[in-house]
Amino acid sequence: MFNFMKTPRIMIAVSICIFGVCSAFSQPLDRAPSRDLSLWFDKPATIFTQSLPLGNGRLGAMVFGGVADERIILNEGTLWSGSQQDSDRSDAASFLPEIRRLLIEGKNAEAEALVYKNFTAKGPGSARGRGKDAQYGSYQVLGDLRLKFAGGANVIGYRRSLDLADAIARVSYQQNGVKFTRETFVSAPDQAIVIRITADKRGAINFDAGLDRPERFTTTVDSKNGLLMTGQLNNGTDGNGMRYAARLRVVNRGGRLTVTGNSLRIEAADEAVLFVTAATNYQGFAGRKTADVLGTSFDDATRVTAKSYAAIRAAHLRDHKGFFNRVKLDLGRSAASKLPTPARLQAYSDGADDPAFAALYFQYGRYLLIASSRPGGLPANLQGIWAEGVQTPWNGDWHLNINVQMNYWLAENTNLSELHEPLFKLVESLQKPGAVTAKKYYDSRGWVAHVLANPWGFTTPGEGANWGATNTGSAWLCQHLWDHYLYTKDEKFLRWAYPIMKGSALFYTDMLIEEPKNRWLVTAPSNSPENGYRLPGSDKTLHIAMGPTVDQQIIRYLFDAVIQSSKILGTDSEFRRNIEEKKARLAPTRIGSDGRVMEWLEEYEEPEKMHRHVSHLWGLYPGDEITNEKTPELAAASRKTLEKRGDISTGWSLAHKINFWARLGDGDRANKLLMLLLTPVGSKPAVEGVAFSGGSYDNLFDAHPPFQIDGNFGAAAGIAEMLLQSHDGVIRLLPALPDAWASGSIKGLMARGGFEVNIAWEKGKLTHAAIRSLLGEPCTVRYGTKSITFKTSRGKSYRLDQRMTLPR
Ligand code: FUC
Repeated sequence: MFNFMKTPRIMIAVSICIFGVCSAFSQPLDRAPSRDLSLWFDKPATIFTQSLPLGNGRLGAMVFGGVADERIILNEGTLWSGSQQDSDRSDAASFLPEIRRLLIEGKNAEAEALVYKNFTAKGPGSARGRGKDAQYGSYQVLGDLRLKFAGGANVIGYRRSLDLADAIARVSYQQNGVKFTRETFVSAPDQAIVIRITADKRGAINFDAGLDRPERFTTTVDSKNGLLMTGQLNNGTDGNGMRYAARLRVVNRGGRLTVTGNSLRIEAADEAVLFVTAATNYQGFAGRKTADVLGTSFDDATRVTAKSYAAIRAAHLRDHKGFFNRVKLDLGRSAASKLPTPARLQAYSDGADDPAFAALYFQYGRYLLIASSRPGGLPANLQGIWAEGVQTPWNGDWHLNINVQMNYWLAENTNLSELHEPLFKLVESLQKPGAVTAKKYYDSRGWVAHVLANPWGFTTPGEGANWGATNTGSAWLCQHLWDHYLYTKDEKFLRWAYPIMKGSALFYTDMLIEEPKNRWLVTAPSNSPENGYRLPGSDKTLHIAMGPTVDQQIIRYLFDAVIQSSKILGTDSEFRRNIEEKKARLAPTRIGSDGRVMEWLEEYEEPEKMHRHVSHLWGLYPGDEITNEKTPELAAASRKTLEKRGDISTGWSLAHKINFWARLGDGDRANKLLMLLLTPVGSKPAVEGVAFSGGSYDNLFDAHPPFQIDGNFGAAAGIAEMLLQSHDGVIRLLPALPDAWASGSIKGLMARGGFEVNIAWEKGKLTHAAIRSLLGEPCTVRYGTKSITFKTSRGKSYRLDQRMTLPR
């Protein structure tokens, strides 16, 4: 029996919360959700990729919406197994001269063998993506909230929707003449998952609630009105890894609430509000750093249940809308929005005229970032914060050879700049372990990260030489620091970021070697991300090479960022001269005899012609060394490269290609790639012998497959890039507008230099644009072949018409 005297904290919480929620019962809270910004289904989800994602950056929920059996998958963004591991080989650097000598002599196969043997991670590394019980660890599901409802199968009018503007999932249906509704959201201000169940008849709500997960959990009674699930994950050594606690509290109006064993029962209630709070004791570079998971989850539960539902909901809406409403994209209305989302997806990929679906998908990308990346938390991982099991694909980690960067491609231009912060903190955290890796493998100063990172500071090369040797993961991450500065011109931030970028640049100044033919500076050994090649006369596929194009493009960008930063900050002039010298000697991006951009220093034969990575076009996007205007030959060679590589691929690769074609100014082709991404998974046949794997799931999660969120983010960034670009010192209006989006408008996109841009167009032509200068920077704007440069004042808006003239 519950003892009030022994647990005074709980008593106070319970009494206040009952009081608080009761006061909100009479308020009408629902309004018709906007169909334009909704995903919706006429049935419950049966699998993860049909469920509806919600999140506050830390806590996540996936709503299935079952009538008799509701399942809500619960996530906590720091819940990782594993622990810090010593994965650096202490003698790796002693093999480096030999590996390099072999590469310089063209003995790449021998070099690769040596890398496999002596230059990969020590031990299992990431355990080939199955690291949940290894030290590498895996991002894991927190658990499942399961609700079992009474009432049988007499259901009509079922609807399940996710309103992106409100970040609320709703389920409604009629059963035996009673209308039931469930409303779920994840509050950032109140750090709780909140579910409100209502019915239009008194005493109609009956359910049992439970909390579980696939392993390592105990669920017990928690106070008079709740359950507590606790456990400890495997750290990969003695088994005693991260601890977690999740609490369910239920506040009912009317009826009875009983808790027995590990189950909670609601009988004959008029209404019930469920609260889930959770904590882990992750002590790394982000997160709450609490050792007391019980106390923290308890305090969260106490605080949230003391507030009225109306107040919690209002605070949630204010918080979410503060991000979401910054950008509005209107591509017109279409009747297709009346179709359930899976049917609409199918129709879209079959060619239905539904540009509004592209707008929905764009906003979904923004929505997902708001839900999975908040300051103070870990960055969005391969699945954002949403995982269904304990072994998430690829450990749900951060892949640094495109994936985590793609997650943040939309952060600045779609006006979510603050949400970029978790990535910056990841970069900062990799310096220390990355300095050890730099020393042990390359005998270099500075710091380096390769292909993988986890919350335990993994910076070592991967365990496979065919993919794990790319050593520009760190430099690519640094691009995000510099780009954030370009958008915000925040000098304080730059002062913070500069030492990180400098440390990365220092590493490359030490580790670059001179290749013998042209005496260019190149990385060695490295990979062109995950792609293979063959030496002349050999049918063996190799991956280790010297000087893959992507490395030199990324390092050129990094060196340039460090040079510019040191000038802005008035520091390090000698170091700058050294970097300037080295930058001038980096291998250039070259065009091969067949007119394509060369991926390696030599024109090797490529066994996998349609390989998903198109790394050698990094300079086109996300870099900016290739543009139609500045380097027309390289732009033409990029086109040829993309043609030969083909369109179809994995989800994220399709998203990358949207951005490539946007940068090349081909809106129709970018839109074709978007249509391919918006194809139901598995519904299209193979092309040229290559399986068409990528696409979208019913809930519009991007499919690698499996679900990988990078494509959602990358495509949203690409849609923005079709409408506005701002690299290379020029704001380009409608640079890649497809015919399919004849008329429309976008408001609130950001351009580098601190400009907020609104654009409207009709019949494919710009009608007007308004540019608000947040920082008073000078501004060059281009539309088609016309351009204008003008000075701006801080806070002022400038209206441009299609002739690119400023009204006097
Ligand atoms: C990169 C890609 C794979 C996959 C993995 C998570 O290594 O090459 O396709 O996306 O990341």
